[in-house]
Amino acid sequence: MYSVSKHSLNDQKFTLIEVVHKDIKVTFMDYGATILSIYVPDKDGVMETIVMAYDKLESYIENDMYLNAIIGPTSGRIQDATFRIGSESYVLDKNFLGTENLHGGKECFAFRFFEYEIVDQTDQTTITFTIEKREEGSAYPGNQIVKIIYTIKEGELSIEFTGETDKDTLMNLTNHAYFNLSGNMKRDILNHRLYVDSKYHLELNDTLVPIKISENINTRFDFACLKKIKNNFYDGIYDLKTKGIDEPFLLHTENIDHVQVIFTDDISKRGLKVYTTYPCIVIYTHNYPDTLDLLNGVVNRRHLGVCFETQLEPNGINIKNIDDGILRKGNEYYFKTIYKFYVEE
Ligand code: G6D
Repeated sequence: MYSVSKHSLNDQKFTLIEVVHKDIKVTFMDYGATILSIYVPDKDGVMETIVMAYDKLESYIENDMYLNAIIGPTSGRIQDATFRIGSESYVLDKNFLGTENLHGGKECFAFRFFEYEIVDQTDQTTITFTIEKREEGSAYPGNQIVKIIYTIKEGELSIEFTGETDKDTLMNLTNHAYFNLSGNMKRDILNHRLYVDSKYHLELNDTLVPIKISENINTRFDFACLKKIKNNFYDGIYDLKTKGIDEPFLLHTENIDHVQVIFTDDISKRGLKVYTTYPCIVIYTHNYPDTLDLLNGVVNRRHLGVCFETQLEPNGINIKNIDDGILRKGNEYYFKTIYKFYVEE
């Protein structure tokens, strides 16, 4: 079941789509193909949203945090905002520290309207958001058509990332949802428990660009057993440039049936499992809050949410022995991620 509503802001029309299936209610917006809320029950059946949310719709226009939006043409940072394909060199928008490209810079899909199509069935609803990226006026080569397919069913939200191009180009799509299982952002996520099936991460340089593979064991990235996130937050972590965790975690299997991440909250008893065919998940513990108001007057602060941004290895094209992330002309870009919500017994 779904409903559509239109909202005018600064002479622009925004479309909101609310989908309900038994114990899950998700609201999307066509701008950025953004997730505005995901309501699921806690141990007492109380329905609350488990993603961070701005108070005002217009905050999603600025959206310095890329809150819950689709990221593309590329995700993460690209070193020197530069990449080469064959003999051609491309220079992107240097929107981070004036030297790096972050999340596609001014071309980021978080700041663009998508077309949408809804298919509503008894036990699931699918929304296909479509966007075209033209070569004209773009720093990326080629013309692309990108489709983001959200499927909502009982206890589950899946995202299919698809794309095609008429010229070899760089593509790395993700969703930048900030999860917080306490419900309506009642508490921060440091006491949430986290398990990540990953033995390696990409180490970041001084400008937070991924540069090389590094081991997780006995570091702040070691979540090989389910533990409170704060257990890996040692004294001195805030002296780091990242102010928390902001690294790409490398996955050892791209099997959609394999649980890659388990995320739980002891108080609400809500749980989230993440599955993906992507080789990597950037885990970001919301270390750089912006100043925009959040829903219900909640004060925006560090670690009020955590992102599980499934994607190709960011900056892979500039790192030896890592997949370059090039989408070749005629090849289909296709990856799937599933977020499964549940209440612990
Ligand atoms: C910060 O370094 C982080 C990014 O990883 C994140 O995507 C962004 O904030 C929202 O720049």
